[in-house]
Amino acid sequence: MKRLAVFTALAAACAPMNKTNSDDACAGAPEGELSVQGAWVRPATAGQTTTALYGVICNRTGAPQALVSVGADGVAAVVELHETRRTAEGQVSMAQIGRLDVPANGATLAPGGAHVMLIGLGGALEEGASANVVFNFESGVSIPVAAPVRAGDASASGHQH
Ligand SMILES: [Cu+2]
Repeated sequence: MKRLAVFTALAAACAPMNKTNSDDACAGAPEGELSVQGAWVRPATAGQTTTALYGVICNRTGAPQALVSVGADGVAAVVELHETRRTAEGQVSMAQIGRLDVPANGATLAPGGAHVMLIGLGGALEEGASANVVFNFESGVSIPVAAPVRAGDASASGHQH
């Protein structure tokens, strides 16, 4: 039994290395359903036309899901799902994607990765405000989210909006 105890301790110590951000963000996610945790919007000044929305999609449905669109009436005229691409030379660009797969362990929208692009902003988005958006999934489920506006961690990504 002693060997087993040591092995178990090692396995526990190694587990965090396999964790993703979505594991932490989804710790308290409701069972049996999709949910959006920790959504936030990068601030935009009055003249700025675009910004980005991030967050973690938690999937406790037991089946693969997909985000197919995001509604942002009153916030942005156009909303696109984007992914960030890097060339071998380190050039960063973003490209529109038709859907974002949400596997059983969830999906993360974060600076430097997949994100929701808000285009044609209706006005400034200042820190402390919030943006009302709706995440629409392939299954027909729609989840309204009031995403707070806050500055991101600039060091987390070289990709700024
Ligand atoms: Cu983008």
